[in-house]
Amino acid sequence: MDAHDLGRSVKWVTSFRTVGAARVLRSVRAAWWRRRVDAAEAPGPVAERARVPGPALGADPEPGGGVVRFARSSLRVRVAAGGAVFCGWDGAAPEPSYALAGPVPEVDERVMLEPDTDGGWRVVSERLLVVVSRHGTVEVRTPGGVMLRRDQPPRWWDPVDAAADRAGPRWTQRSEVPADARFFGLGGRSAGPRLREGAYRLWNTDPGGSFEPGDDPLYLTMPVQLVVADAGTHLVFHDNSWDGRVLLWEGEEGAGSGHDRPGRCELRMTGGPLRYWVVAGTPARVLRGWAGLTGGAAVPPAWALGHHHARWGFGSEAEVRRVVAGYRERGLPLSAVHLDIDHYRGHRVFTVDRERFPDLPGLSAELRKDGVRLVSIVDPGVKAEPGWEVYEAGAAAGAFVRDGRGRPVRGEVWAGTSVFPDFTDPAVRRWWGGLYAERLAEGFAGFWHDMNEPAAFAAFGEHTLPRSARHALEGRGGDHREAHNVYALAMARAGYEALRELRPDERPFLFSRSGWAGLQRYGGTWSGDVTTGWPGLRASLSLVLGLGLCGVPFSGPDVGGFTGSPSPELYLRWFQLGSYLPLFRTHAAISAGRREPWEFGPEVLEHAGAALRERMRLLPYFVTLAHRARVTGAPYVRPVWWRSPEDRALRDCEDAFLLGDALLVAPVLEPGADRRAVRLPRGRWYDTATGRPHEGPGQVLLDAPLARIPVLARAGAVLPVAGADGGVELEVWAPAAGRTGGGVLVVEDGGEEAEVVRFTTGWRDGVVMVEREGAAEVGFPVRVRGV
Ligand code: NBV
Repeated sequence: MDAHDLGRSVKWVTSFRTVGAARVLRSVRAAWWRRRVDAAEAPGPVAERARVPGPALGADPEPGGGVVRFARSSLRVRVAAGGAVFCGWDGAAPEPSYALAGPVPEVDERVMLEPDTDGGWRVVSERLLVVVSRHGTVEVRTPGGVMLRRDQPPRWWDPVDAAADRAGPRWTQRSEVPADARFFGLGGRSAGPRLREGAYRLWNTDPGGSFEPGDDPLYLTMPVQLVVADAGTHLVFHDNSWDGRVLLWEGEEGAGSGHDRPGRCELRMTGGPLRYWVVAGTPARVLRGWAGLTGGAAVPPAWALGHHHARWGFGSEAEVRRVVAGYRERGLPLSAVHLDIDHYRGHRVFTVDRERFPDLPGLSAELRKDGVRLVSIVDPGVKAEPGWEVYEAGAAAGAFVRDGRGRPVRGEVWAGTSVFPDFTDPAVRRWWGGLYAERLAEGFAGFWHDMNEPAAFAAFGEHTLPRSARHALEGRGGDHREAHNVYALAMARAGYEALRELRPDERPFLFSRSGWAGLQRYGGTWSGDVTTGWPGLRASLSLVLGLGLCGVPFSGPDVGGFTGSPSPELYLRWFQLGSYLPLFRTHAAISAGRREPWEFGPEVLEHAGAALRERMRLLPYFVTLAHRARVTGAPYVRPVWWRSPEDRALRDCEDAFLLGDALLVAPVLEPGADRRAVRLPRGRWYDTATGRPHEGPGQVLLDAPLARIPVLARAGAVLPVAGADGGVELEVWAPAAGRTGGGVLVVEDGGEEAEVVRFTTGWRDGVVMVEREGAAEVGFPVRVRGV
């Protein structure tokens, strides 16, 4: 156990205060057991031999690219029709893959490997040039030849006795990127969004207790890197779910001396295939290409884009009613209330404590009249309790993860000693999915997957299943080293597919603490247990931005933080930020202070009420962004460099974001501020509070009184908002003189279908004009602002 593990264990054990000494003892026992199981399966020290590809011997061109044969490996390069490039070493193919959405994309038939100078090979495609040197360096360049990424020949460590360990070789790959490049992504990282020099682990982890900026890894990691440089933006995805580390070094420019130090990245994987995809272009094209590979993001039902209120420890139906009434009486909009594990009977998943929650279907119907839905937490651990139907059914179906000797793997979680469904088995997914019928019958409309890293209490060592635990892995078979990172992804699939079947005419609402590349197909995520404090507020934004750039656009923090009691000012600033993020949810731990907006005094109540009302006014815009995210891959929340990645100052700006194309939101992330500096992308931006125009690029100082955070609208934008009568209105921000603009509105019909309406804006005879594409009439009331 290293110092980091020790720190985590201390955090875990101290966080047990809420659950008592018996659990501490059981977690010690669990940790010992876990260690024994792994020791019994461990192959012992494995002798290894290092290997590099060696010189190229020849190549076999094929449509889309081909295979380069090296003395001690081979490399397949394949350009897909949409422009994504696949590289697979040692015979690795794109499938099987947990990340890819459907069949592997067709190859671009027009291109093939061809000899390059110096004995290397190259593939020239419309969007990219891929050059493979005779020693196995792979360079991805723009069609004009500018280097985006250079991957050095990989290095493997092969076990001498291949039968000794089924991991296959460990491997490392070093890459270089342009000196001016910035790194983003790798899933949800508290220290981002710009990932500075450091090591980032690829192993989904519950940090225990709560986390702060710098705690790494967290719940949702993925080997997806987005690199932004003057030469262009590219995304690299290493399709490998094993434990690994990414080491990053930002480059440095030699101030015209010609001695630039390139940015560097090193990926060290403990096993699994060496295969990766590269998608390059503008940020929008890259994310579109990524969605093409891994699937469009599930569109949440419109109600899920409103405000959610959660708490671990609501205690009873009466308390839920009290909270909902508190919102109603103060005229505060509320869309959903979340019930945490305390509404279960003794923390058992898919049960209800009837003493404290005697009539959930009745409560749900009652709340529904006020437009409030119930959302249920779902934990994967099933209490190992003979006689209890969920456990018995799972055991009979052989649904639980087993150890090497065929015994179900046990772990300590909330309900006590529990077993864990193997979601990597399609039959288990179907069985588990069927259990959501009970939740629907209880009146729940949405689902919140927790503890699915998977987390299990342990007094020392790792807080998850033993590495040697066996998994089906879709019939291929394997162990937890490969299944760990895709466990929550497969759980989300189980829930999502079941909900589609159980309730075909409602879009499922599901969000999950852990996940992997492709999670967006089934739902979103949230920050997890972010520590209450100003650094936690900053980390919440970093997580949402980073995840969006990895293709998971729907997420948000625990507003107010998970732990303790925020000051009124911190709570309000968190609330204001949260109101512009896709998942807008107040939540806190059982031992933490209250999070209702009226608990922080009349001033906070007034301003939080304003933020809530503005959120509801923006609902048509959020619905539009959700639909566009599915089709285009563009996250709702985007870094400010989204449309101007060449603006280096913007690349380094981490304290503001774009909400869609129309708005720029500049949250207050520090105490005591009443104004803040805001860096603007090029073009004209209006302060929406004052209507004052500001010209970008550049920095402006804007008022940020407690009442609001600065929000700017792009000149020419068409912002769909809810009018006073509830219908959609268009808020049009005047284009700059002689300029045009536009916007999109997605109109839902409640089901799967949605109509995309496009508008253009411009000036005619001194008047701002709005036109609807393909129609003579705009069809919506228009309010012009900024004139
Ligand atoms: O279910 C209780 C909590 C939940 O409130 C929180 O949102 C999750 O992230 N859950 C973690 C388990 C306990 C954590 C200490």
